Amino acid sequence: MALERTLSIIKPDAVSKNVIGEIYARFEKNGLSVVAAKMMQLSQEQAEGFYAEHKERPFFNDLVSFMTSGPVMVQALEGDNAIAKNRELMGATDPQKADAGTIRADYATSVDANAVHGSDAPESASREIAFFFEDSELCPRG
Ligand code: DAT
Ligand code: MG
Repeated sequence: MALERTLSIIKPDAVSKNVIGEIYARFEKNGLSVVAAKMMQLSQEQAEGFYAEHKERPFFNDLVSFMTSGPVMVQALEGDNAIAKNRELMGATDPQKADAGTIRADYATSVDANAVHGSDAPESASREIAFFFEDSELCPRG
């Protein structure tokens, strides 16, 4: 299996539910290690830049206002098949469709307040990690 890194965000709804630790525990119990982390309040410009690929989607403005509605916890995760593993732990985008026991099934309330973000491919993982972290801020865990 390939050692990978992926970008994860605990979104404002989950931060406000005070479940950062519970979500970190799921990462750690499933072979994902935090190699960089920061809590931050995204500016409108940062949220628009991060989600630029969705600019033309009808939900873009709502997505940007949700992502700037409160602090987020941003982390780079490292582990075997980290990108797919994190997506599996997250569950489907719409929490109503997410498998039982996934983060979104347990903590998300709707498709627009869905608790977590996770990169969906190696290219987006590299771009998204670089969006938030300098190389020197990443602490390899092996
Ligand atoms: P994911 O976050 O599972 O990768 P995505 O990349 O398709 O999903 O969309 C990014 C975010 O945009 C998603 O987490 C929540 C929001 N979103 C997606 N589809 C939506 C919809 N139909 N209505 C409202 N928000 C939506
Ligand atoms: Mg996505």
